[in-house]
Amino acid sequence: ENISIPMTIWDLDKCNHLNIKYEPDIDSRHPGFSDMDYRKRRQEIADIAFTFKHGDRIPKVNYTSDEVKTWNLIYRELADLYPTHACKQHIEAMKNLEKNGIYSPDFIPQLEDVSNFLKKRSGFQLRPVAGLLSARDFLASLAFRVFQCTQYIRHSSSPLHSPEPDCVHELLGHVPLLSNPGFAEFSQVVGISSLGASDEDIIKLSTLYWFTIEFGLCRENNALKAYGAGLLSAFGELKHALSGVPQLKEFEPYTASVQEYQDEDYQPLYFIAQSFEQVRHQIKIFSKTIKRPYKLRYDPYTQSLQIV
Ligand code: H2B
Ligand code: FE
Repeated sequence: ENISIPMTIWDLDKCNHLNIKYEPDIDSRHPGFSDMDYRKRRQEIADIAFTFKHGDRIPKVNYTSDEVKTWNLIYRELADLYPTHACKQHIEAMKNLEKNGIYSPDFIPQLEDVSNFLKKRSGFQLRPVAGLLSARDFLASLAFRVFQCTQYIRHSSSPLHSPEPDCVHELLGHVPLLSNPGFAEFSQVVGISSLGASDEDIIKLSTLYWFTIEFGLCRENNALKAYGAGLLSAFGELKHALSGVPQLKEFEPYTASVQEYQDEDYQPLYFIAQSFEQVRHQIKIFSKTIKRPYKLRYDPYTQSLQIV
């Protein structure tokens, strides 16, 4: 296999392969499938991502009052649950985002503002993406502390569920923890271990990603809290995950990386981590078992990789 990998942060302009199976133009079960205005709006916002080059300012989107209404509804529902259901790092980060005027229930944050906030906090930055990105390209971006972020919002007829990632999922689920330096480092470790990996190992890494960064639970004192973005951005599943109904297992990367899952309904099984630090450590050890044609070192000064 000859896999070409991004060697600098500018190469991410080529890491934009989408998985379009859940898009409103393709999936007849998508809540926006028969809404031509919604599909046109999605196209407009997708064009920003298709023309974006690393280093550009992320263009602003002028969100309609309908779109803001959807955001407001979800934001308020989730804010009620966070004190009892979210890990303390997420709560802390949300407070900082609000205190700095980046987040509010009353407007959809602009990606450029969020990206600048993240850069200061953890060195992460955003780039706009038009939809669900391939696992390989998505993970590769994390290696450079870049999070590929959708800019459209879900259809207003279905505020509590979206078949695809949208800005609610990314901004309320992923971004807060990406501002946490320990979590940022953990995300980059996952990203670097994906570079040059075989297709089989990419599947393992994205499964690990699924059970940690997307749907992870962690212990906090004697309680269980959510740190996974798929939970922190979904009112119904957040309650379900901590309801005592689903099966819970202690997180262990060799088990989690081959655990089967589906992305259509609530998860029947979640993994519990001791802490982010513990997960980061476990994934570092796991990543050493991934076969790579060469050893790579990330140079933060040039935001590029060197073969060592
Ligand atoms: N694409 C986008 N736009 N957002 C995500 O959160 C996302 C993605 N997650 N592609 C990825 C896939 C993840 O589920 C893993 C790595 O497969
Ligand atoms: Fe996600």
